Amino acid sequence: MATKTPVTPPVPLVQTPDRDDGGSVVLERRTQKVQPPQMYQVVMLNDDYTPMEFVVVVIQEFFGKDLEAATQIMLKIHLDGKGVCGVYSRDVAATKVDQVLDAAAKAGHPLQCISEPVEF
Ligand code: TYC
Repeated sequence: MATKTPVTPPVPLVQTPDRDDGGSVVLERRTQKVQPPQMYQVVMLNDDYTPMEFVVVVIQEFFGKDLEAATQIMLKIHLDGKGVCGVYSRDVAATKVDQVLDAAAKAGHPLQCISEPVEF
């Protein structure tokens, strides 16, 4: 069996060698800050024409919600004008938007949705 090259773990601290008066080495520790990736929420918009049943099916199919949750989200959109269907990485959110717009266009409904960065 082939042996694997050992993986070197990432170095968590930056160490900057410096010298003090006596010639000894001083190591300065700096914490490495890694930000979590920006997440995107897929927001569905209300309109006066798309049937409620169609919206519920779309939310179930593309956002993995059960009937109860999908109905709650649809009603929130209907009443407030918009609502969040899910939160994803940028590419996944863009794919969800494409899937919804494609399904709506094929069914002849004006349903719209967008993705936007999640603010924290
Ligand atoms: N307002 C639509 C109606 O009364 C239903 C609807 C809900 C449409 C949510 C779009 O994103 C939407 N038939």
